[in-house]
Amino acid sequence: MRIYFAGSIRGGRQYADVYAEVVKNMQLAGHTVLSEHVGNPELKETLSNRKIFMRDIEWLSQADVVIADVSLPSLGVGFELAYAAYELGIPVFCFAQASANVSAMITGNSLLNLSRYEITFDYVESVLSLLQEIDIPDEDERGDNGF
Ligand code: 6K6
Repeated sequence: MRIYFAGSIRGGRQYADVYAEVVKNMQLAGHTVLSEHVGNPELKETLSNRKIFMRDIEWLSQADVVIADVSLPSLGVGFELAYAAYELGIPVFCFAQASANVSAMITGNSLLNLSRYEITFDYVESVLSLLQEIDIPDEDERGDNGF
């Protein structure tokens, strides 16, 4: 499956190691993680903002599913979730640490499928089992989402 993994960059890199663990395990399970750089703790700014935006939008449009870590408030992640769910009609699954104070615009939105995790091991297990279970809609069935 082609996965877009979204996680905070300028919103804070405190959980970059957690993102890296999730990305690594999705890859080990045979999935393609288009945005694997999000899990790179050494990530450096090399592209212009415009190029980052255009590339990430292109990858989102190629993705079968979006997995997002919403433990930190990130404007970029929030935008990607809305774009994927409402513009592209891609299934979106959000994960947040148990104690994270997540925006009501995420927690109150049933289309974004928020789950909580206490430890990284459980997070990885949840992501892998959900990827085994989900049924990806055909492209012509996308884009018909309500709130
Ligand atoms: C490196 C270090 C800091 O910034 C960079 C390069 N920037 C980005 N590279 C790749 N993807 C990015 C970058 N900035 C934002 N994104 C996308 O937005 C990612 O796909 C993340 O899911 C999301 C993070 O948004 P912010 O608002 O936390 O940066």
